[in-house]
Amino acid sequence: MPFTNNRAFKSAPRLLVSAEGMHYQDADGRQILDGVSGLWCVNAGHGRAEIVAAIREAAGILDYAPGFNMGHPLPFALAEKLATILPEGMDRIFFTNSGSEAVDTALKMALAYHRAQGEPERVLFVGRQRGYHGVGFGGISVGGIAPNRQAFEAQLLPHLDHLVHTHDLTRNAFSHGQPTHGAEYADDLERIIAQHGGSRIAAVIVEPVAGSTGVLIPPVGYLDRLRALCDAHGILLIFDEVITGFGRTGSAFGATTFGVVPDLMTLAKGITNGAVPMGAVCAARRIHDSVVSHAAPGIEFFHGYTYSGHPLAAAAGLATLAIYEHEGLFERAAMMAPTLEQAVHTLDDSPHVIDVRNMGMVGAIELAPRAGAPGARAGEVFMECFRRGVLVRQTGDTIAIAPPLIVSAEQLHEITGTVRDVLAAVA
Ligand code: PXG
Ligand code: PLP
Repeated sequence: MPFTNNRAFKSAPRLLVSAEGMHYQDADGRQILDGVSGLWCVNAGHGRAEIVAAIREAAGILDYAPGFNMGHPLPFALAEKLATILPEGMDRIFFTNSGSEAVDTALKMALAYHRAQGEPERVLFVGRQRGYHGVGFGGISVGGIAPNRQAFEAQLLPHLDHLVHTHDLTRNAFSHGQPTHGAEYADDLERIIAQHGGSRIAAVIVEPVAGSTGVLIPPVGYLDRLRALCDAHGILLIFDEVITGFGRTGSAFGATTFGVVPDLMTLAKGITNGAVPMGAVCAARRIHDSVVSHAAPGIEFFHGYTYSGHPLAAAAGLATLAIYEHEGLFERAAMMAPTLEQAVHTLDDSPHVIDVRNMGMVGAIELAPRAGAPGARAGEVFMECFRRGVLVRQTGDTIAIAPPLIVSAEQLHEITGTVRDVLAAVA
């Protein structure tokens, strides 16, 4: 099973059998309030009839069409729709089946672009400590989560470096929204440029808000500074928006919330509301045009997946974007963000809590680790919340809360109230 303690799971399985709106139902018939949108993907809530109908309809019309030198209408329609909410000019879109595939695709696009531009020596990728970019060899190479790399360290990509992360509790603990201190962490890119040479660096990849590693919100000015440094040295900036995309930060994308436009953007999860696997890479038009116009006759970009732009995924994506638009869910996320902020910060003085942070519709509660057992306390909080009917996410000693954007104020308080009761009870 994926990222699972297989032995523990098989001795005490937790099975979810159905879902509707804000709730899962488990195999024992219990209702569980979804505090983390499944795995950060069900942004419009569960069981949306329009998405189900779109998938059904698409499956009855065209089960599958090859994507290599062939096409079908749905992914083109989805790309056009997506382009209307993406930052201006980021309208060349390549579909994958997951965030991991999107990340590997974006890294390849960066290399292809520099070759097209006559700079084939730009090959080094810069990730960031604590970054999560999926589990492909590209993604774990630029990623910065130690256990995801350690067993595979001997075979990672050869040309890599990592920025320092931005998590700084000495100055920023209990921040509301973006932390004040730490724009200068972006200057770590200057160290890397000095070491390797700016003209050898292909791309910098970061999550606008690091999700998986525990919700690390960018300090005010940090992303702008990264953007400026990349521009000064001809380095592409990739935003991995697999979690931050589709309303999570209070607007369509992290790029729009923070007002910093990358060159390439990776998406997944919320693109289909989690209903069918799908990912995407969005590229600035000039990147696409350079690769295509400089290529020899024939295939311009030697890359693709059997299921790129699959009919069911594209249909689900179109129905999902229609819901986001018609229900104004990104605006709703911005409107509900202060309620989430207030709710999570009621935990500021709970036992074990060393930080609470929030941005848009995501919040995190960081606990002091138990001596000699990192993650154990938060792991128990996760399990006990689940037992009490609330699903949250545990990562290390952090509890993350990222409910569907349809969540009510009452449900937000139910989530944080349950966490508070559990924190009072846990050792
Ligand atoms: N990039 C980012 C920023 C992600 O958050 C991926 C890439 C990979 O996507 P796929 O679809 O290949 O899983 C992700 C995925 C967690 C958790 O525990 C986070 C993710 C996946 C599963 C669990 O927070 N993020
Ligand atoms: N392995 C083999 C033997 C294949 O033929 C293919 C695709 O044709 C793949 C792996 C890659 O599969 P996918 O295109 O679904 O990523």
